[in-house]
Amino acid sequence: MLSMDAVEAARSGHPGMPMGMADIAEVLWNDYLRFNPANGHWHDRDRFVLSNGHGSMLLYSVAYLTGYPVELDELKHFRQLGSRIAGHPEREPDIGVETTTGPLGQGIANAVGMALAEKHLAAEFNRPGAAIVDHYTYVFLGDGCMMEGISHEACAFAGTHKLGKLIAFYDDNGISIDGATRGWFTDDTPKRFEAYGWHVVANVDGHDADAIRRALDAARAETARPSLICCKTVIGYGAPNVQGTAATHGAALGPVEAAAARKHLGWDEPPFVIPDDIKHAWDARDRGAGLEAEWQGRFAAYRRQYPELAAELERRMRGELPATWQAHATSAVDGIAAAAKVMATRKASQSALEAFAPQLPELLGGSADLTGSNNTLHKYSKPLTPTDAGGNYLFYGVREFGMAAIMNGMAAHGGLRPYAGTFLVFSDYARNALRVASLSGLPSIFVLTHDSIGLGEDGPTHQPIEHLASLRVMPNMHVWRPCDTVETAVAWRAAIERRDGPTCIVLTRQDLPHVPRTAEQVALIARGGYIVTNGDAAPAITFIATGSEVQLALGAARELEKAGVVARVVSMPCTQAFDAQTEEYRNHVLPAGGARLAIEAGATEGWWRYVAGRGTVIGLDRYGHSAPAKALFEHFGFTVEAVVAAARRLL
Ligand SMILES: Cc1ncc(C[n+]2csc(CCOP(=O)(O)OP(=O)(O)O)c2C)c(N)n1
Ligand SMILES: [Mg+2]
Repeated sequence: MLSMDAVEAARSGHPGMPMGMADIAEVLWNDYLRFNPANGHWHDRDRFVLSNGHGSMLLYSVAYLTGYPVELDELKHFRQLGSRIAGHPEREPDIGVETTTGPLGQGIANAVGMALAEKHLAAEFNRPGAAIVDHYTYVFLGDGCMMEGISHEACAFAGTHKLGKLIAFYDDNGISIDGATRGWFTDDTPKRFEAYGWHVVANVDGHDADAIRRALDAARAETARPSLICCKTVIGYGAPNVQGTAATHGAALGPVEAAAARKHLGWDEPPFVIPDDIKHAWDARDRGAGLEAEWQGRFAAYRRQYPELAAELERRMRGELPATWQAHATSAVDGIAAAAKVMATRKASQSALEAFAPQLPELLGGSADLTGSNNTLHKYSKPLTPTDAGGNYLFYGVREFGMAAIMNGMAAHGGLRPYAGTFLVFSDYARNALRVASLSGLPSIFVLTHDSIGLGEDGPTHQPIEHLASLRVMPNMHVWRPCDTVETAVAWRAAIERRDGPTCIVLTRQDLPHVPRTAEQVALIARGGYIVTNGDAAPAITFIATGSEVQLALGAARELEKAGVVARVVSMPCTQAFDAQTEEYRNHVLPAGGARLAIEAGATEGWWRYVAGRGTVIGLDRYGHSAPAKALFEHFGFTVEAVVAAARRLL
């Protein structure tokens, strides 16, 4: 009723799913879910993910009824400017919203990440008789989530990893937006999930509380496999003239049908009025406080017995770095600078991980079947397997989108800092999960190697062109494209220190020389853009370059210098970090005088802003070729000679 009324008030939204799944929600929240409405951040709460996020109003209604800090007035402003209760859920644990959903299929993948995080942290922190990490992850998902490919990726992975505490409710209502799904969705879903290795409870009447309870008991009794409870439901249940049809999916019922639904369901109250006895029966504040207090008591005993472990778990759940981190990170970067090694940045990334990982047990790595290419596995990595959840490295298989959304789920769970790799060109496969990480402020770290035509012979299908530009335009995404071992280490440090959003670390396959720097310059890398050479003199031209092209800029500057032309080289590994600097700093790095030439082996889009009408961009606005890297760079004009020639044209 509340959901229907809120959609009516907003005159927009999705009444069908909340009305169809309300009976399931009632059983889950009142009889099973362990949570404390007064503390949405309690570590050991059960997680709930609404993968079919268009049904958001059901989640908000339940949050209000159970006693989370959501006022009735807020329900009346569903979907309005400034309201916390948005059209689709946006991560807000304070009111029981664990993760951002709405893009169908990602929620179930987030839930897989949460259940994996729980299993991993339990293996790491629980001790005999002290199960201080011990919670379920529950999910609601609909036909849309089931049709999305990502549900295949994530659910297959959940089956492999035997996530016995993951319990999903499938809203099997046979309806999606275009009507009855039998015209486009005829999978045998129970068989599909059995094939993944799930425990399936088929044919549950989603409007029968006892049947739902029995299914849930069976799901919880099954500890070695994730469970799917297939619930037959009626979309828009209770709206007598439209229930069971797509008409209820995504539009307010209208006053006439809403009144008919009240009558049909025997509900006499006016909109937004919940009788005291019903509100009281839903109120979970006392029960929740009791549940958390019981856990706090057990955690206090754990702390007495294992003080270091308890402190470590608390630090990690707070998302804080160890007290020794800053000093350690600085000396690690200094050590890498002193070693002055020539290597591919993908390899430098592995070295950086090896320098940082011993300090950070929360780092949980992985790759979408490109471990040897991404160099994401390092000497402290230990596989996290179905039978040993204590490892810190996941072989995700060829599942880029699933991987990224699972990482987001782990990041949202807390206690872990997920990083994982694929080729930059395949970031497109994962793209919407990168977007959700950015939107939700989740600090997942995406390692994207083979960053340009420099990967060579695999050819244009594997050579990213538009990817850097397209990732950079994603609000709240930080993209680092380092030029040597030192910038790579600084990029990792920045990614690790970021708490409010994701980072892409974009790396070469091919070796890159070391760039000599002063200690002051090393410290400036974190600013995202800094002067490498000719900072003092007023330059006739300023080169702005990233990654492998910094060497071209340095080579061209040396050539021009021979002819008495002062050319400044600015390395710009992270435009977002640079843009966040003071105007004074930015104007110091990119001075008002002289021409500008930006160089990057990728789409020119984005660089014109830094060239600011005072020069040009050397880039690549077309697809590459299959050939050795050196031949490609020459063919497309990424040579010192070509850069010098372009500079001369500007001078
Ligand atoms: C990735 C993605 N594609 C499309 C949509 C738009 N959309 C929202 S709900 C929906 C249909 C979902 O059907 P189902 O899950 O069966 O929901 P029901 O109508 O049963 O509530 C679609 C296509 C979306 N939210 N996410
Ligand atoms: Mg449906």
